Amino acid sequence: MTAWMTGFAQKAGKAACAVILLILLLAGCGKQFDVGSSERDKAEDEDLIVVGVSQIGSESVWRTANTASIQNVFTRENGYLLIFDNARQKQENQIKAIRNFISQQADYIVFSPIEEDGWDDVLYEAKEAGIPVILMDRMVQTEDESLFTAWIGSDFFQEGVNAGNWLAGYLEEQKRAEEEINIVVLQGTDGGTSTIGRTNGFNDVAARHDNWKILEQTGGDFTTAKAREEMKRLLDTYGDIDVVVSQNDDMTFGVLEELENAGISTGTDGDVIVISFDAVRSALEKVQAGLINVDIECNPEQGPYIEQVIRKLEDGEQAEKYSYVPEQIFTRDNVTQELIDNRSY
Ligand code: GYE
Repeated sequence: MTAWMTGFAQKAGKAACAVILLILLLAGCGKQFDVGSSERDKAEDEDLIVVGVSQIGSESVWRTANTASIQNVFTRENGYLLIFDNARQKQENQIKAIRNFISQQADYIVFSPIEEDGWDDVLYEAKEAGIPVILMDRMVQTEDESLFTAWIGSDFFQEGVNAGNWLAGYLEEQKRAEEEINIVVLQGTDGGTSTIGRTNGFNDVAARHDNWKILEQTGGDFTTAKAREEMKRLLDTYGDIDVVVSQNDDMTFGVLEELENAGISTGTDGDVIVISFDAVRSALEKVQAGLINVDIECNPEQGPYIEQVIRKLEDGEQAEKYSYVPEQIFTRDNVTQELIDNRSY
C-alpha cells in the first residue's frame, strides 16, 4: 500500500468511528425518555402507573434535590414506571419530552416549566390525549386553567416578601432604618415563576421604604458561575453596596467568593448583608458561620406531594388545584447543628 492509500484508509476508519459514536450517542440520548414498547408492556402487565417527568435541568443543588425527591417516590416498588427527562435548561427540550410522553401514552405528565410562557400548544395536545398534567415548582401562564390538573410548589411571592420583611426588621434592629441602603439583586432564570415571585415580593416591601435604593436587578441564571461574573461587574460598577439579594444559594456561593476576593466581609459581623433563597445544607452552614444573614427556605421535596395528587386521581377523587409546600426562614438564631446534620439536601 502506498503512503497515500494508508492515509486514506486511516481517515476512512476515523470517519466510520465517528459515525458509530454518533449513532451510539443518539441512541443513548433517546433512552432518556424512551422506555421502549417491551418496558411499556411490562408496565401494563405489572399494573404500573407510567409517569413522564420533564425536569428543567441540573442547575442547582435545589434542582438535584427536587429530582431525587421525584426519583425516590416514583419507583417500581411503589407501583410506578418513571420516564425521566432532563431538559438541560431548554424549553424546546421540555416540549419535545412532553410530546414523547404523549406518544408513549404515559398515564400522567409531570413537569417544571423553565419559564411561564409558551406551553399552550403542547398542553392542548396532552389534554386531547386525555393525560392529566401536574405542574411542579414553577407555573405556566395560560388563559385556560383546564390545561393542567394541579400545581405543587412554593409561594415565591411570599418568599420575596419574607426577604424584604426580614431586611426591614434587621435594619431596624441595627438602628439603620433611616439610612440610605444600597441594594443589588441577582435574579434567577428569566421568565421563571421563582424569579418573578421573589422579585415582585421583595420589590413590594422595598416600595414601602424610601431609603432603600435598588441599584440594579440582574440575571444570574441560578448558577454560581454566572453570579460570580455578575457580582464582579456589580462591584466594579457600584462602589458602595450594603445588601446583596441573591435568589438562590448557588448564586450566593458565587457572590460570597467574589466579595471575599475583593476583601469585603459579609454577614452578621460583616460589611455587606447577604440574603439568600433555598436553604440547602451547604448554605445553612454559612448561615451558622455568620456569612449569610438569612436564608429563605424553598422546599424541593415535592415528590410525595405529587404522588398524593396522583393517588387521589387514581381513586377517582378531585385533587387540589394548588398546593403549597411548607417553608421557613433561617438565620443564625435558628440554624442548629441538628438541623444541618439531618438535612437531606
Ligand atoms: O430556587 C433554584 C432552582 O424554581 C424554586 O430553581 C426553583 C428554583 C430554585 O434552580 O435553586
